[in-house]
Amino acid sequence: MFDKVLIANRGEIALRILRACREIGIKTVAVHSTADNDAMHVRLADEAVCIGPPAAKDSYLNQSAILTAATIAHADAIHPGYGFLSENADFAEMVEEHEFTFIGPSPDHIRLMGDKIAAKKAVMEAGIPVVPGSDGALKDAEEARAAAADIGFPVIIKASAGGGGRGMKIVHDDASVAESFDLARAESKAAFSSDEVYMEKFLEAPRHIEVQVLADHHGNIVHLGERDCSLQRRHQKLVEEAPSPALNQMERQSIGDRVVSAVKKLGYRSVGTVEFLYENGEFYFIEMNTRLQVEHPVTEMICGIDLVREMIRVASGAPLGFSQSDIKFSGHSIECRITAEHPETFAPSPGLVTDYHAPGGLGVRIDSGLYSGYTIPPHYDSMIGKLIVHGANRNECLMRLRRALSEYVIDGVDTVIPLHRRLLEEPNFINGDYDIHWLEKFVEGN
Ligand code: MV4
Repeated sequence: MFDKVLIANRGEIALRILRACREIGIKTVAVHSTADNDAMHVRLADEAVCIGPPAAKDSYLNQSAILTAATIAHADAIHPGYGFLSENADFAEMVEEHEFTFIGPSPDHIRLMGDKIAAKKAVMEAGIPVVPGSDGALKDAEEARAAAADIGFPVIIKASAGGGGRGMKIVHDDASVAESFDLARAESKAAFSSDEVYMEKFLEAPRHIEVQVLADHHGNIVHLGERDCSLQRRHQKLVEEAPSPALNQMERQSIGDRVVSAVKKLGYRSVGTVEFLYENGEFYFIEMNTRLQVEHPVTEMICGIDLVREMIRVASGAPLGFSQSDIKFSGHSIECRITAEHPETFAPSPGLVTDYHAPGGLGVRIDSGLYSGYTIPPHYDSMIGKLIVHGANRNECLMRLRRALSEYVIDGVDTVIPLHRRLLEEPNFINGDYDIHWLEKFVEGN
């Protein structure tokens, strides 16, 4: 096992990783920008190294500064968290070249899944159902028109180097294909320096359901069930839950088994998430995420497994201590992302937190580095914490969430807590009856 881990991240996830390390006796090194001198993870870490000015490109994305910090602190391994360098294959490679362990998948798997066309082909060949679409990249507008005619409208054009919703174009008729194709290409070229695009049938009202996997270096692999992440606005998730209210036990087991078999064939290691669109009882693969995700706690709550601890353990070469049949799913869990944003306009609201009181009690978990007197810096993502509840069933979760949200006090900045409170009174949300577009309509209707 590692003696010392460097945490190459900030905010709640840096704290989450620190907690996992401390429980199993691993020393921690925090790295931080000058904007994060007073951050909770910096205070709690065994050592802290300032790696640069506030701008992420000069600090949390500064690969050589992070490697230098790891060297001088004698860290054994680097945990990237999510965002920042977590899905940067070149960074993962560089970490290993410097003889640190990258706590995550192999650089090759990160690279494969970062290329959305190659990823789709690989998982399809491994037995996962995908969205019907073009056979790989589209060469020109004519080929795009032919593919669209073949697939049937509406279609969606996606950037192979994209993901997470960036660089997508929905096309409804033949007359618009050429223009959308050119636009998608140009946008992709500008954003990702790659003009490779592909086409899929556009699914109009699916749910976003993702399957969590965990694999060690000895061929052991398990799935930890699914999460429903359909409640999003502008590709920013707001609420996630496990299990999905849309699936029955048979569907759950069947998609879990297929994912395990495919990911095993690919030789994948570490935690990973296979994302699907789910419509009319069918699963369609869209992407695989090769990182620990923001919403991992809902899975932990229903499985009773510390995913971050397991991620660290398997990275050190330790075998998984359990098999699929040992995993018992228990109850329900819902996560509310808390961002410092106006609850109606979503305008970012950084600044001084004048008063802070977090909810507690049975089945309530807060993952956040916030405290009274903390100043939320304006330079980073607006997520300041997560409220996660666990209950015997979905209804108990809803009751617990209402109660917890009523206790939550964050003064001095705007937060989306009032939006979460309103959401919990909505019949569609209460009944689990929502798709990936529902939240945007709900927010707009107010
Ligand atoms: C789609 C789709 C409909 N049909 N692909 C958006 C994020 C990226 N991971 C893929 N996305 C979508 N791909 C096909 N063939 C609709 C979306 C989509 C979406 C997916 C998941 C969660 C929220 C979404 C919001 C808008 C569009």
